[in-house]
This record gives sequence, C-alpha cells and structure tokens, in this order.
Amino acid sequence: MRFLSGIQPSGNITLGNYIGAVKQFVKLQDHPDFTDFMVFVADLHAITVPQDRQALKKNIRSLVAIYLACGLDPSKVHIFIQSEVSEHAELAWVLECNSYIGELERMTQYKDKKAKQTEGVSAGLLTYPSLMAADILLYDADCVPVGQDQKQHLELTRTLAERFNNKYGETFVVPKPFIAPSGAKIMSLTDPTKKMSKSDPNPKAFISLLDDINIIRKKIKSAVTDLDAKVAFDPENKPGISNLLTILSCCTDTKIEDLVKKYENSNYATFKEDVANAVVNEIEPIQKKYNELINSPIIDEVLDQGRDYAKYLARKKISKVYNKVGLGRKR
Ligand code: AQP
Repeated sequence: MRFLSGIQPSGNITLGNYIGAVKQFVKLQDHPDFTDFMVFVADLHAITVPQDRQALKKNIRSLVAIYLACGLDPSKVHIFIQSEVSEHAELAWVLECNSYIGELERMTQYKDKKAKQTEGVSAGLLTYPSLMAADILLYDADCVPVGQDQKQHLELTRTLAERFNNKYGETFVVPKPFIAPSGAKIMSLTDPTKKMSKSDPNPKAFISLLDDINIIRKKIKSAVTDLDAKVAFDPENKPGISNLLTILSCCTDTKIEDLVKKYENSNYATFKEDVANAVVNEIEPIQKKYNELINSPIIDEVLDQGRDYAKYLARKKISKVYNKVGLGRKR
C-alpha cells in the first residue's frame, strides 16, 4: 500500500499539525502494510492565499527540517516539495476540467477561507480540492490520512477518480480515508471552538513547534478555559479544558478518562502546569534536532532523492492521463 500526505508551508507548523499529522506519520512509517511512504511540502496549496515570498521560502525548508526532526526517516520515507514535481499542476488542470463549480463551491474549507479573505478571493482557493485530488491520484495512493476537516476533500477526490475512470477507462486507484482515532483535532488556545491553525493572525491562538519554550508555557497558562474550575472532558460545554485534556493525552500517550480521574481534585493552574510540561517535553527534543538540521546539506540530499522518486512515478501517470484524454500527439 502507498501512503501519501502533505502539509502546507503557510506558517510555522503548529502543535495541531504535529499531533494531527506528523506524529501519526512517524508512527505509521514502520507499519508493515505500507510498502511505500511519501510525504511532501504542499507549497502550491499555500499560494491559494497571499504569501510573502521570503517567508514562504523559509517555511518550505523549515517544514522539511521539522519532518526530519520529528522522526521521519528518509530511508523509509520519500520527502519532496510539491512544486518541484510539475506533474501535480498538470494533473490538477485535467481534474479541474472534470470538476463542477457547484461541487467545489460546496466545500466547507473554501467557504471558511473565502469568508476570512479581506482582499480578492483567488480562483485557486476554489480549485484547491482538484489540486489535492491530483496530489493523491498522481501516485495511486491507497492511504491518505486526513483530519475531519479534510474529509470532504478526500470524498471529492474519490468522486473525481471514479468520474475519470468511468469516462476514460480505469486510470486511478480510488483512495481510502484514514482518520486517526484520537487527538485528530486540536483547537485554538484563544477560541477553543475553532481549529488551531498556523496562519491564525493571533499568535497566542497556536503553539508553533519553533516557539521559545517560555512562550509555549505562557501560551498554555493563558489558554481560554471556563469559570467552572473542574477538569472534565466535555467538548461542547468545556471546549478549552477538553482541548487541553486532548493535548495532554496525545503528548503523554495516556487515555483521557485516566487523566480526568487524575485531575478530578486539581485546580486549573496545576492542570495547566502539567499540560505545559508535557508539551515542552514533547517539543524540546524536536527543537534540538531541528537546530542541528536546518543549515545542514542533509535537507537538500533528502529533497533531491524525494523529488527524483516522485517525478518518476508522476511522469508515468501523467503520460497515461494525457493519452486517455487525447492530449498531445497521436499515440
Ligand atoms: N488543529 C489541528 N489539529 C489536528 N490536525 C490538524 N491539521 C491541521 N490543523 C490541525 C492537520 O495537519 C495537516 C496539514 O495541514 P495543512 O497545513 O495542509 O492544512 P490545514 O489543515 O489548513 O492546516 P492549518 O495549520 O490550519 O494551516 P492554514 O492556517 O494555512 O490553513 C492535515 O493533515 C491537517 O488535518
């Protein structure tokens, strides 16, 4: 089975991206079901909203160093940059021509991001799911791990694959979603009803894996909770405390119900102190490795290998697609 996933370099990767995605990849890279494991930097997706050129370049390299620092092993995982494999954009165009505007406009993430845009909304924001479908279908990925928020896009990918296969003959593998059982969604620290996002304009809303350790402690101590003063798991009525319980559970590999028992007589200050310690214990070693890697030639070696491997698979698939659609010279 081929595993494939990517993260946008749209900011510094957050504790949410780490718990919901990278930590899962690191666990799964040793899973015997996966004969092929591909993780990329989704830079083409990042430009669907405005990006600063220098910041984008920095974030791309930084994300690769983070992947490695978190434990992705380049002898098991092909790591590459999406824009270095031009077939992603080529297949995205073909899939866009087989996507309906109505189905793209129905996507919740498009509606949310559109509402947040203060200036013109790019056509790329609307067609983002067709590019995501191209990322997956280009490699016949069987397994694509997604958080709840990306589930709708994966369903559209399945629809597009089936539509293309029906119209032009068997071409793509229809991918299955893979949703991590717990800790899949980490919420904002300032508004725990909203997802923690790396592009949140308020830096107090998220923990970046590259935040100074003291800042991380401060952000957790000032995380929005409630006046109830009882540590309990109730995402609807106590979203802030429930989010901190989820974070603690994921950072310590402890069940939420065991944590609720442990803290039933604790005040919020003690509980938050323990959450902060657990997050720091998880992030500090990653930062140490990151600092060793960020200026080392290893990053380019890993990316060259990843690009060559991805390009080899992608070229074969795009030639097949162009031929089926009738593009280019007669074959
Ligand atoms: N808060 C989260 N909790 C758990 N998982 C999360 N992911 C994102 N946020 C959380 C997972 O991280 C992976 C990569 O996400 P992405 O960068 O491709 O897109 P995103 O979901 O839009 O992430 P952000 O941080 O919210 O980025 P911006 O601010 O640029 O939109 C995915 O597997 C996602 O589920």
